[in-house]
Amino acid sequence: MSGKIVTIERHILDKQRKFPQATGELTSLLYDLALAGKMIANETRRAGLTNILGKAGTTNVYGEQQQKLDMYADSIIFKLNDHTNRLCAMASEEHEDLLEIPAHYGKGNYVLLFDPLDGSSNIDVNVSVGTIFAIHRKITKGEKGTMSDVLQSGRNLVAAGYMIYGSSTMMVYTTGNGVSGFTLDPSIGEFLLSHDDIRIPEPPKFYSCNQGYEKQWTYGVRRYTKWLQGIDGEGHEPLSARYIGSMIADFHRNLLEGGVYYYPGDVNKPFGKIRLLMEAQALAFIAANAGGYASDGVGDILDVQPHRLHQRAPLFIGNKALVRQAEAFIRQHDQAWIEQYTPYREQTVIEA
Ligand code: P6P
Repeated sequence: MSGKIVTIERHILDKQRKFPQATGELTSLLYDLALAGKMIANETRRAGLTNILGKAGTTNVYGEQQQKLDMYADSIIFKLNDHTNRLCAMASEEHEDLLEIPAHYGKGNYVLLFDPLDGSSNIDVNVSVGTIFAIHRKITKGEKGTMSDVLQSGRNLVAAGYMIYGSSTMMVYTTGNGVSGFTLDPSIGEFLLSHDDIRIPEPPKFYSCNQGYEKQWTYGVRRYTKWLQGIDGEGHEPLSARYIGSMIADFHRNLLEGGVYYYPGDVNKPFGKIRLLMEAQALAFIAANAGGYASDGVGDILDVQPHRLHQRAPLFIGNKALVRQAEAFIRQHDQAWIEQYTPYREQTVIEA
C-alpha cells in the first residue's frame, strides 16, 4: 500500500494551512465545486439511460444548442453556491447576465465564473466533457457584487480548475501554488490525490486544432501548423495530431503528456470562439502553474483586461515554447489580423 491517502478535502486544508489569514471560505467553495463534480459525474455516467441525453430544445447566449446535461450541470453548480454567503457574484457560460444570488446570501468575498459542461455537443456520442471554473476575489467596496468584480484580468485569479468526465472522473485545480489532480473513487465517492504537482512534460507530443478550418486561418497560423508537423522549418520532432472537439479533454491530455491546443481567430471568427472569463482564464492559470503558457496570439491571456462578460479570445495553450512559436509566426505574418483584433483586446469601455 503506497503512502498516505489524500482526499481533496485534506489537500485543500493542507494548502490552506500555509495561509494563516485564510478564512476557510475559499476552501469551502472548492469543496462545493468538488461535490458538484461528483453529482454531474453521476448524471453524465447515466446520461444515456435517464433520457437526459439529447438536446434541451433551448439555445445559450451564443445561439448554441443546449444539451439537457449542460442545463443539469449549470443548475447543480448554481444551487450548491447560491446560498453559501461565499459569493458576491456568479456567471455561467449558459446565461447572458450575471446569475441572481438572493440578496441576503450575496455578500460573499468571491466571484465564481464557470462553464458548466464544456464540449457538451459531444454528449450524445459519449466523448469526454468537463466543467471549468475560475474564482476571483471581490474588489469593489459595496456589499453586492458588480460587473467590475467579475471583469477582472486573469492576473487576479485566486483559484481555477476543472472536472473532466471521461474513463474516470478527475478534478484538477490550482490556487496559484502548483497544480494537483484528483481521481474520483466511485466506490467511496471521494476524489483521491492521483497527480501531485502536475508539470507539463517536455518534449511535447501532440497538437490539437480543428484543421477543417485551415482555409479560414491566417497565413501565420497555417505556417505554424506546418511547423508543428515538421513540414515547415526545422528544430523539433513532428507532433501527432489529436483533436477531440472537447477542449477540456484535449487540454487535460496535453497537460499530462505535453502539447498545444489552439483555437485561433480566423476569417469567420476573428476574435476566436473560446470564452475568456469562463474558459480561457481558468485554463491559462492552470497551464501557467504547471510550467506552461497561454496566449491569444498577441500576448499572455492572463494579461487581457475583459470588457464584457461573454468576451471571446483566440487561444493557444500548452508547452511554453510551442505557444511562443505561435506568437512568433503571427507577429511575422498576421499584422492585418493583429490590427483587427487589438482594439477588441484592449477595449476599456465595459459593455453589457
Ligand atoms: P469546433 C466546445 O464547444 C468547444 O468550445 C471546445 O470544447 C472545443 O475544442 C471546440 O469548441 C470545438 O469547436 O469549431 O472545432 O467544433
